[in-house]
Amino acid sequence: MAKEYINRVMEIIVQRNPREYEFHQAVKEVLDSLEPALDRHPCYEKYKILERLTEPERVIVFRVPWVDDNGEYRVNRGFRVEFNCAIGPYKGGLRFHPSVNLGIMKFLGFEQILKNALTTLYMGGAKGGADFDPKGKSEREMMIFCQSFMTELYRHIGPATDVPAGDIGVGRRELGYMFGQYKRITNQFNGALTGKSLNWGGSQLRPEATGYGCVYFAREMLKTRGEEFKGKTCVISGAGNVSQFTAEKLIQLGAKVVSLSDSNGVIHDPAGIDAEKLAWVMDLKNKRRGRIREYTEKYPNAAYREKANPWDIPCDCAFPCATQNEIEEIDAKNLIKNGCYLVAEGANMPSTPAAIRVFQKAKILYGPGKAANAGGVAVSGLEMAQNAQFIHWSREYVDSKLQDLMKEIHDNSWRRAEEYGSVGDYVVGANISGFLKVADAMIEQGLV
Ligand code: NDP
Ligand code: 2IT
Repeated sequence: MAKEYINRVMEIIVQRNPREYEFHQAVKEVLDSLEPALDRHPCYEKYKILERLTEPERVIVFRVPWVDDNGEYRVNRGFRVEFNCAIGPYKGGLRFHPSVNLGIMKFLGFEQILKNALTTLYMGGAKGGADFDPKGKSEREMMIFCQSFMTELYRHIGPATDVPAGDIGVGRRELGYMFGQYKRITNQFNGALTGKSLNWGGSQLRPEATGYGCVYFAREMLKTRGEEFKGKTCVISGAGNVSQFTAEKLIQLGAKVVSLSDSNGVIHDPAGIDAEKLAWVMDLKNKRRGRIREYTEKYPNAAYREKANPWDIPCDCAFPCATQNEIEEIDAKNLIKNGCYLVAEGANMPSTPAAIRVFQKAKILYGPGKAANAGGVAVSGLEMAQNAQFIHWSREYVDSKLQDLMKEIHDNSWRRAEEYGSVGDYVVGANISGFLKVADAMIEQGLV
């Protein structure tokens, strides 16, 4: 019964959203895992919940004009997908990357609905961004692009409406320029953006939250086997915000981090990237905006491989923290063959469906992104709470809240998987948990 409903909806989605491949992929992964829940609760079909949940409430596409340093006029495309506000104001990051298109925005917005539901806080799902490439741009170009982007976006957002934050290519610097422009146009100093600087309304630990949260989630997964991180060899992909703070927390917990990467290649440091080396990487990436290959100039005992990824490096635990579909089936098989038995996704949808099947079949500890990387948006939720009250919580307090939230997300996902007959399958547990919360809210609020 439910299978038929899922297949029917999936067919319509592919037909109505042509060429949005990442969106199809994200929806299919979720709908397939919902089968036992839909079988048990046929009312969701009656209320057409799948059809409603997969249709964004609002999609905004806009022109972003700006002038480069040569005086040339340039045009990019901006997006904001306000997907679902059943359980709170729209909430989700902004991505600046040349690959950004509507299908990618919709996959990310859809994932965000269920992720935000898992955090236990009151946030709906959204995503936005632009097909703009920050690489090689001057300080002035970054500022005027962010200002132009916000000159349209401002009218769609607000602390009780839609609250954007960072994602790939958007960090504190970009959020600063965007907040400045938002304030100038609206004459409002409020919590319409999260990930702000500490001096003007940002939360402690927001930059660290996704990476730290991912490691806290992975720590809970290890606990189910009576293990801890001390002495474990870990590989990480990416070298941006999420990768850096995943590395930092793993090092603090006594693990050995042996890789980082970017879209050009991967570095492998068999001796381990310790706190000092990581501080050097943070300076390279965040201040000098360099490339990860430069690591081997500073630390010649490490190796750099061009156009390669970390998934063939022997490890106990893997943390994909760069981008979608970065682990393919062959990579998943390599990981398992070389002894990896924990994968925690800092990135959104980094594993292809075939790779996920490899992990599930091997029964390793596999933490899907919408559970494992929910710490970032969870601390964004805490930033919203602080902004609403004009108060500021300490680093220790936010960290203890983050640890509690990640444990709760883990335990809820674990219990839900058990309840629906898939013990240890966090995909089933996370998807069903998030879905039930949002679906019930939609039914209670009527046909809107
Ligand atoms: P950053 O921009 O800080 O870093 C992104 C990193 O990923 C860079 O090293 C970048 O390399 C690499 N990367 C990006 N695109 C590609 C690509 N197409 N192929 C290979 N490598 C790529 O972004 P974040 O760290 O914030 O985000 C990383 C992931 O985490 C994304 O999937 C994001 O959606 C997810 N995420 C982020 C959250 C946050 O709070 N920031 C919260 C939850 C999830 P290069 O420099 O070569 O582009
Ligand atoms: O994918 C994500 O969860 C984010 N980029 C963070 C979103 C947020 O609103 O903090």
